[in-house]
Amino acid sequence: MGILLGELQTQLQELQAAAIQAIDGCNNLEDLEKLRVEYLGKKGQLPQILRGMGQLSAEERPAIGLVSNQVKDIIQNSLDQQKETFLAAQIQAQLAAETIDVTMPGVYVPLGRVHPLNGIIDRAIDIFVGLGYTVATGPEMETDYYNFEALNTPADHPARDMQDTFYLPDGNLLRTHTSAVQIHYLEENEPPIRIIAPGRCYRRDTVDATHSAVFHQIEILAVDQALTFTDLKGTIKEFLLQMFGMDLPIRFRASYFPFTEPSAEVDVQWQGKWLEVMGCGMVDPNVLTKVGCDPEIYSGFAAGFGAERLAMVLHEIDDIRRLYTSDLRFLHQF
Ligand code: 2NL
Repeated sequence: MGILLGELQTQLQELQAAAIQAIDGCNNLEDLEKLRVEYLGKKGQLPQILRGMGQLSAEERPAIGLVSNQVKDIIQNSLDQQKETFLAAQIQAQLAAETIDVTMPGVYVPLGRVHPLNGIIDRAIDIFVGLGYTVATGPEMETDYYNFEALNTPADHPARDMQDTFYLPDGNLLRTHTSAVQIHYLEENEPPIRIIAPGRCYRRDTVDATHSAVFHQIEILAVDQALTFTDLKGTIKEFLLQMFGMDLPIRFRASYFPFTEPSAEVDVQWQGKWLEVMGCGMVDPNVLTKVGCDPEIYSGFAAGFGAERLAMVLHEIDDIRRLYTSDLRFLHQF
C-alpha cells in the first residue's frame, strides 16, 4: 500500500470522527445545515481530501473510492438522523405549545335575553305584521288634543275622571294610551289603514300588584270601506289564537270607550277562568270626522291591550312590579 493511500484513508477516518462528533454536538437545524456544507458540500472537507486521489495509481483509486463513499454515507446518515431528531422535537414543542386542555372549566359568559315584556310586544307586532299591519310610533309627550279631544273625549267627559293623567307644566301631558299615535297617522294617511302602535304610556295610578304608573300599550287600528264588527272579531280571534298558541274560548262583552261605538271587552278562557285581555270596538264616527275621514264612506275598528297584562296572564306573573325590578332571578326564567 502506498504512503499516500494510507494517509488519505487516515484523513478520511479522522474526518468521519470529527464530523460525527460535530453533528452529535449540534443542537439546531441551522447549524446542522452548516455542518453538511462544511463536510459534504462542493467545497467541503470530503471533496477536499478526495482531490488527493488524483495522485493515486489506477489500482489504488477504487479502494479509496470505497472508503470515501462509506465515510460520506456515514456522515450523511448521521446528518439525517440528527435532522429527524430536531424535526421531531420541533413538532413536540409545537404540540406542547398548542395543547388545549379540554378538561379545563369554561369561561362563563352571561347571555342576555329578551325581557318578557319585550317578548310580548315583539310577538304581537309579528302577528299583526303577518296580517298586513304596519308599526306606527309617536312621542310620549302629547297635547291635550291628540290624547283626548281627537278621541272624542272632551274636557268634561267622564272618561277623564276614569284615567288620571300626568300633566306637564307647559300644558302638555304624558300620553295615557297610544291612540294619540294613531290620530297623527290618520291625519297624515288615507285609508285603507292598518297599523299597530306599541309604546310606553303613563297614568297617575297608585302602584300595586296590578297597577303601574308606566305601562306598555299596544293598539291596533284598521280603517277602510265597509269594515264591520265581524272583521274586528275575526282579527282578534286570529291574534289570540297565535298569541296563546291554541284555540281558546273567547267572548266579547259589551263595554264603553269614548272613541269606539259599539265597544267591547275581550275575555279569554284560560285554565277554567275568564280573563279580560283587551278592549276594542268600531271607531266612533266623531273620531273619523275629526281626522277628515268621511264616516259615510269609511268605517274602522280598533283594539288596545296592555303588554304587562298579557305578559302576566301568559307567564302567570302575580305582580306587575316584577316586570320592572330587574331581578335576575325572575328574568332568568324567560
Ligand atoms: C284598552 C282598550 C282600546 C282603542 C283602544 C282606538 C284608537 C283610535 C280610535 C278608536 Cl285612533 N279606538 N283605540 C279602541 C278600543 C279600545 O283600548 O283596554 N286598552 C288598554
